[in-house]
Amino acid sequence: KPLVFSGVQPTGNLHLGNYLGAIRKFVALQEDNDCIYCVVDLHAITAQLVHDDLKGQIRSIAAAFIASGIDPVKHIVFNQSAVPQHAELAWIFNCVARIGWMNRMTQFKDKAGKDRENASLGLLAYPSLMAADILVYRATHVPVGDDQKQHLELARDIAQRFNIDFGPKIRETGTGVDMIVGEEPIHGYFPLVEPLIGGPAPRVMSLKDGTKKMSKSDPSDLSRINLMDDADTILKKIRKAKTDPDALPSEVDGLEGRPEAGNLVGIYAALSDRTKADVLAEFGGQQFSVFKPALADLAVEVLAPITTEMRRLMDDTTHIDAILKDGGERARARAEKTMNEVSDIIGFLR
Ligand code: AQP
Repeated sequence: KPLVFSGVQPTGNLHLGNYLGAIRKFVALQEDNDCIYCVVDLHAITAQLVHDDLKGQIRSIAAAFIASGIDPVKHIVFNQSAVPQHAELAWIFNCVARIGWMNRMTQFKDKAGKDRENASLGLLAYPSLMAADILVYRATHVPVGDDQKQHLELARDIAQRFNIDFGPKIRETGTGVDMIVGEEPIHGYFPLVEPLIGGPAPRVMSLKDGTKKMSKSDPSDLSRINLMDDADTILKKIRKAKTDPDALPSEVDGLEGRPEAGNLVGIYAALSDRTKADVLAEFGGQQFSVFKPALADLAVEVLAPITTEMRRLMDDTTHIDAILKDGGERARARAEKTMNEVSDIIGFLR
C-alpha cells in the first residue's frame, strides 16, 4: 500500500481551510493507504517560541483528527517531538539543502515579514524539517493545502540531491530503489514525494478578503470559520463575509475576477462533495442573501458532529494521551530503521 504522511501545526484553533485542505483528505485516504498523521509541534515553535498551552494545543489537533474520523489503530497518530529521528534527519537535510533554496520560500518571506534578520533560524529551515517528517518514513504521498506545494517541491529537491550525492554508497548498501533523474538512472534511497492537492477548494480564502488565505494567525476572527465555532457564530461569520453586489453566475467562468464569490462557491462545493459547476447549476442567478444561509446550514451540518466529538475528547484527555503515546512508539520504530540506514549511507559510526 502507498505510504501517506501529513502534519498539522498546533498553533491555534483549526479552521475550515485546515479541514478542507488537509484533515478531510486524511480521512478519505485511509481506505487505500497506510497513513501516518502527525501533530507537528517542533514546527509550532519556529514562528513563536513560547506558547500559552502547547500541550493542550497538541491534544486538540489530535482530537480533531480522531473526531473527523481518523482511525489511530489501523493508522498512526502521534506528535512530532515524541520521535527524535525527525529532528535528526532534519539536521542532515540542513546540510543537503542550500540557503538559497530556503530564502526563496514564500512562506518564509510572509512569516518573517520585513525584519528577516530577526526571524528564527528554525523558521528558515522549516522546509528541511518538513522534508524529514515525510522522508523519515519514506512516505510517497502527502495530502496538503495548495499553500504547501512549494515546500513539497523542495522536499523532492532534497531527496534528489541526497540520492545523487550518495549514489554509489546507496548502491553498495542496497537499500534503495531505482529511479530516473534526467537521463541518468540513479539508485536512490529517498522516494520523490507526490503532493495530493486538489478538489474545489484547494486553498480556502479569508472570509474578509478573497485574495488572502484563511489562516489561524489572521488577527480577525471573522476572517475564518473555526472547527470549534458554534452554529450561531458560523451563521454570523458567513452573513458578514465579504461579497460583491451581483447575483451568482450560472457558470464557473463567471466567477473570474470575483474572488470572494469564487471562494464561497468553492467552500460549498467542497463541503457537499460536488463541483463548483454543479453548485452554480443550482444557485446561478441567486443573490447572496439566498446562498449565504444555505452555505451556513451546510457548514453547520458538516462541522457540528466534529465539534461535539472534539469537545467530548477534550473533556478527559486520557484517551487522546494514550493514542499519542501508542502512535509515537509505532512511528519511532519505523523512523529508527530509516535513520540507521541513512547513518550507514553517510558513513557515521554508530
Ligand atoms: N486556507 C487554507 N486552505 C487550504 N488548506 C489550508 N491549510 C492551511 N490553511 C489552508 C492546510 O492545512 C494544513 C495544516 O496547516 P498548518 O497548521 O500546518 O500550517 P499553516 O499552513 O501555516 O496553517 P495556517 O492556518 O495558515 O496557520 P498560520 O496562520 O499559523 O500560518 C496544511 O496542509 C495546509 O496546507
